[in-house]
Amino acid sequence: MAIQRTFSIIKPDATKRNLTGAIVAKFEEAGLRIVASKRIQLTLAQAQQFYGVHSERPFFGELCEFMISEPIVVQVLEGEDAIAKNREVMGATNPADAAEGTIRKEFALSIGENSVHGSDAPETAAEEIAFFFSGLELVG
Ligand code: DAT
Ligand code: MG
Repeated sequence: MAIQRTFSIIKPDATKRNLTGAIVAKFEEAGLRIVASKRIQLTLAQAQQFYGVHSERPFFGELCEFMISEPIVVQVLEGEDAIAKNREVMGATNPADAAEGTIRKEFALSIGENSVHGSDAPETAAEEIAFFFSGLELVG
């Protein structure tokens, strides 16, 4: 597998509980390098656009309200097989199903307040990186 980039969000439940550093440590321990990072607060319109793929799901409103409830940290992670590696470090969507040692197992509060987002495929990674970062902000 080649070196890839993936997009990550440290979500409001985690920034609120001062877990940004603990989560970044998990990425770095897994061999993922932070090549871009910023703390922002989403507008409702931005949250709705970012999660547009879920707009028909029953939890969409709750998800978007949660994502704008506190600042988030958006990052680009780089490394060997970064998309799959990040999903592995994150753990399952529902923390009750997440493996020991994963971010969601250790930190997530619920299936909704689950501490991190990570891209699920090369196409979504490219789209999500471009949604939040300009080329100038990516410093490999
Ligand atoms: P993931 O974040 O693991 O890629 P997803 O893309 O299926 O999971 O869903 C996006 C987010 O939506 C997820 O991180 C939390 C929220 N979500 C998913 N399923 C949910 C549910 N059944 N109830 C509440 N929120 C949910
Ligand atoms: Mg997803």
